[in-house]
Formats: sequence, structure tokens, C-alpha cells
Amino acid sequence: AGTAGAEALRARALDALVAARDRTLRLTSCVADDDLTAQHSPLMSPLVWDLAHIGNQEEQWLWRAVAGRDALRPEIDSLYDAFEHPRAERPSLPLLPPGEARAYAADVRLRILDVLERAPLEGRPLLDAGFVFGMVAQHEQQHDETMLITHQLRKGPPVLSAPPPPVHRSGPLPAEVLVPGGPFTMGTSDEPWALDNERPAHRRDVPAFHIDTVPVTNGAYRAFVADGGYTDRRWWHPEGWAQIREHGIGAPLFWRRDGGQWLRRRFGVTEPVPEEEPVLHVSWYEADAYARWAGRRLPTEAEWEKAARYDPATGRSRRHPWGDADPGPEHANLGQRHLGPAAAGSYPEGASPLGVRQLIGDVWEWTASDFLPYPGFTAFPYKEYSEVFFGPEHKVLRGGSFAVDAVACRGTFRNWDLPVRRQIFAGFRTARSAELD
Ligand code: AVJ
Ligand code: FE
Repeated sequence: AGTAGAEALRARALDALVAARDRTLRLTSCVADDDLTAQHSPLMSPLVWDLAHIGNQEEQWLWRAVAGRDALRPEIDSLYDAFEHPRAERPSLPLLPPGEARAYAADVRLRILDVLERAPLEGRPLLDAGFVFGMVAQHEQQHDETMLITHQLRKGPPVLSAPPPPVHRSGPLPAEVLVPGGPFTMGTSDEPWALDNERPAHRRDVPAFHIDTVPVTNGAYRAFVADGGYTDRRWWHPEGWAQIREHGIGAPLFWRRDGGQWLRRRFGVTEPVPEEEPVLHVSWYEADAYARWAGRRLPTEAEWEKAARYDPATGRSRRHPWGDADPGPEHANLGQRHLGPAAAGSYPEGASPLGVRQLIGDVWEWTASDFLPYPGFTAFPYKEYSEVFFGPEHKVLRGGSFAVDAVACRGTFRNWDLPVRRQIFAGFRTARSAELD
């Protein structure tokens, strides 16, 4: 990169770091200190753990690895090592109290602004195109989504607010879109801030299939519930059946039956379940059971990415469904601008070339696929980001939710979780193979 290119990259990295920190501070300043140290669910860390972990990762990658400096507080590293302490036990650790956690994260950040000003953004794989700064910004944004999940699990009156998503739906849409068969390019080798599991680009043959134009809505999902979907073993993976029996699950998480209607609680507000909104807070097993009930199936990860990126006119794979431009507010519901997904059929300007909508933003979408490395994968820069999670126990989610920032979202981005998880901002869409026509 020439000097102009390097300065643009530096500005981009600075913007990404600043935006992430603004969001972190919003998520941690709207509750009292005792709320930051409380554990709102055994599935989650106390918010104060995320705050200091964000600072600690930034220190490890930018202060130590990039700038080559000594640890600022070596004694706290192990407290904020996600592998050493499972979430459930984090509240009992001698964590930095809120004031110290804030001061630590702020101190690291001040030093890093200086490092960023001087760092050469090339010559080392970690620094090329500012990758490691982008990685740290994405890491902070990922924890911001995690903290938003903690907020959703937290009891009590609302502390967050945002305008409702825009209503800009067009006329009736076809229920599904046919994606033609043949090879396409999956993954990326040239997206500068793509993480290791998105690499490298490779050709993948995907036979023709049909995919839902929009994510499955609450209204559609309610029909599955009303049809006795949760009491009919036929639709369920055996492990999913065991989970819903054991825990008495009969509807998405945060839904509650009130007389004749379904209510849901979101960020402290209880309201009737809106029919047109994509369903949220279902496990992979629930998504899989719904799809079977509907005579369909979940899309594979490769099908999802082909629907999102493949341009039949050129044969090329795009960065995003709408093209190569960075996501704008007209394309997708991202970045916690709103506190929930937009009605199905929204964001016509974000549609794929074949007309599939809301692939990016709104809700994470469960896919049928296990989280596995692409051919030619190499762990970079650390095995604990992706490699240790590869295997059949994790299912891939695609597309990002309303709580994902644009810096951590693209057509190639891969997320994963256990198939029992329901607290994440996950929904799904369904598909079917075309040869069954
Ligand atoms: C990619 C969202 C599964 O939150 O566990 C954060 C991201 N990795 N810190 C997670 C992550 C290390 C990760 N997910
Ligand atoms: Fe982390």
C-alpha cells in the first residue's frame, strides 16, 4: 500500500476501534456497578468480565504482540482467559471491580492509539492492511453483542432504547427463490480483515436449490407451535427432543402464553409477539424441527453463502448480497441501531441478485452445517479463535443479527454455537433441493 492507502487504512482502523469502544461504554454505563458484577445467567459472564477481557485482549495483541511491550498487568491475564474459566464460574473470580476495569481498558486504549499512529501497516502478516487492529475491533464488537445478550437475559425495567427498525416493505414477495446449480467461490483470500475461518477462497459445487426469500417469521413459527410441533416427536432430532422434554420447552425463549395470545419479553419490555418479525431465540434443534414440519430443511452453509454472494450475471461472488459496498443503513439492520430485527421483507436495497432478502443483519441464521475448516485452512493468528471449535458439536450460523456491527459482518463471515443454544440472536430460513421438483 502507498502512503495514501496506509493513511486510509489507519483511519479505518481508528474508526473501528472508536466505534467499538463507544458501544462498549454504552452497554456498561447504563446500569449500576452492582449490576455489572452480577451474573444475570449462568450462560453469561458478568458484564465487568467482558469489559476487562476486551481490554486484556487488546493489550495482548496490540501492546504486546504488535508494539513488543511488556505486560501491563501480567497477574490478571489468567482471570480473563476464556479457556481457563468457564462463564458460570467467572463471578466468583477476583475480577477487577467496575472502576478498575474501566480504567484498565481506557489505559490500554490510550496506549494503543499511539501504537496505531506509528505502526507500519504492512510487512508482517499480523499488520498487513491493518489486520490485527481490525481483528481487535471485531473482537470488541463480538463481545458487545455478547453483552447485549446479557442485557436481554437481565431482569428488571428497560435500560436500553433505540428507534424501531424502519418500515419499508415492498409488495408481496415470492416465498422462495431458485438458486441455479453449479460451482461458486466460497470464502475469501482477499478480504483484508476476514478472520482465519473465512479463508481461503475455494470453489464449491452446489446443486440447484430453493431458499426462503425472507427469514421465518414469528407468525409462521406460531403456526408450528399451534399445530403441536413441540409435542410431535417426528419433527425432532433425538437430542433436540430430549432437550425440549427435559426443560419443558414449548416455544422460543422469552415467549410466554397469556390467555389466548403469545407475549414476548425483549430488553425489559413485554408485548404481543409481532407476526411479521423474524423469529428469534430458537435453538438449532427448534429450527431443524420447524423445517421438517414445513416439509423443508435448513440450508447448508454453502447454500447460504451462494444465495448471499453468487451473482449469476458475472459468475463472481460478491462481498455482500447487494454488491461490494460496505453495509449502509439502507442495506441491512446491523450495529444495534435498533433493538430487534425488522419485519420480514424489509431492506429491498440489501437484496441479493436473485432477490433473497435480509441475509445480512436482523437475525443470525442457523445452517445445517457443522463448523469445519475450509480446504487449505491455517489458524491465524491463534488456534483458540476458530481451530479449537472445529467439529460436529458446533453448528454454523450466518449473516449476523441486528446486534452485529458492520465491521464483523460480511457474506463470508462464519459464526458457530452449540445446537442447544437459544439466548443468542438466532433465527433461520429454510430451503429445499431443486431436484425434488
Ligand atoms: C465467534 C461469537 C463464537 O463469542 O465465543 C470472542 C467470538 N472469540 N472472543 C465467541 C470470540 C473470542 C466467539 N464467537
Ligand atoms: Fe473474547
